[in-house]
Amino acid sequence: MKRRTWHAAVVAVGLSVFLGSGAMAEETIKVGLILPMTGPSASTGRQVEAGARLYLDQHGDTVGGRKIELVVRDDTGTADVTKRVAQELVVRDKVDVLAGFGLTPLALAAAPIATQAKKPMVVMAAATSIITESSPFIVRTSFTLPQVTTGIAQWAAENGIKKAASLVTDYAPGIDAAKTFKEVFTKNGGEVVAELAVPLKNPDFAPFLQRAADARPDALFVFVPSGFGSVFMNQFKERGLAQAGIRLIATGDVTDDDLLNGMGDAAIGVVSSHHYSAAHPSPENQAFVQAFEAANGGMRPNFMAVGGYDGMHAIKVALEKTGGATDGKALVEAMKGMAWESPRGPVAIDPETRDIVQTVYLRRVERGADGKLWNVEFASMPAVKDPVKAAK
Ligand code: VNL
Repeated sequence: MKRRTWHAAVVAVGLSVFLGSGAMAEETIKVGLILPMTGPSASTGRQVEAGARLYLDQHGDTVGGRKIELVVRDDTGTADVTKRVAQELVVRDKVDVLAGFGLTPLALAAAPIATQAKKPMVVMAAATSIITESSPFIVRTSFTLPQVTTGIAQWAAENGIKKAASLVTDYAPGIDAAKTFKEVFTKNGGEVVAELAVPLKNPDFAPFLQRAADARPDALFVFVPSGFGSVFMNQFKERGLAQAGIRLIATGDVTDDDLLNGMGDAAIGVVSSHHYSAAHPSPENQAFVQAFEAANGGMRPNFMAVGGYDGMHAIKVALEKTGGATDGKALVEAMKGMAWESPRGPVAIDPETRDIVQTVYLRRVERGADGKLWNVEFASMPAVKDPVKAAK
């Protein structure tokens, strides 16, 4: 008799553990975070993941009693892998949201899967204009290259630069940047005297810098993706372009906060335009930078970290709006028109394009009183939309 009671109790406990874990799994809201965690763009994966995790640490990881779980997968920066991982996350892990996407080819590879599976796809890093048009389920919390290039092109034309050369990484966002720079700089009276595109893989900037110097411009406009700024800056320094009187102007991807301190004095005076600087003087940003550095061994957040942080904000607030319902269409609808104060400044999701609308800043690299290099903002353009889609 005693024995039977004991046996029944064990079965009962076993059953409740089983049912309990089943109910828990059902209640968890899963966000599949696909990022380059290894390979040449690993810094982007590290920054985006840290930004997303910090958001949940600070704002809580539950919605309506359900826990938000991040399922992080490394796509190594390879589009085939991104596609396979996105499929696995949808089919096997049953994620409710796809997020991350470090580079344009990776985002484009995953877009058809988001469309088919009807899952929201939050692009936190990749920045070619066309990305949001590749699926109605995409919402972007990073930026677009045309959005941030317009400012520096205008500034250059208005600040005594008459002839410029452009040097970009030879893939979609670089082509967006070069095209926008030429359009805006030319419209404002400037002349582009050389257009150079450097391969994405193992870039050797030296021969391109030589051609830029030979064209004798007043300035060189540059875009390289996050993580490549130091390699570029070293070669720019070695080739002596600054001594030849050629100013360096750029998008903020070049004077990346993640790498800026390692660039040394060669970076001082570089003017760039971008949507985020770790030096942005708002209380929200000061708190963000401090918390991010504390949680990540002193690593300074860059614009990728803010893309991850704001992407998690969009996901969590959308879930709150739907009352925890994870229907893909409902979540995307909930993100449209959403507006909030980001560490970068005020932002909103354009309900028409699902792209982020944000302030773009002009910044100059300076050495601060703390001895460190910072992108110091000196002018701002509020509520900038992606100009390519705004013109359509
Ligand atoms: C992209 C654009 C990637 C800007 C970046 O860093 C960047 C892209 C990895 O769309 O591939 O800074």
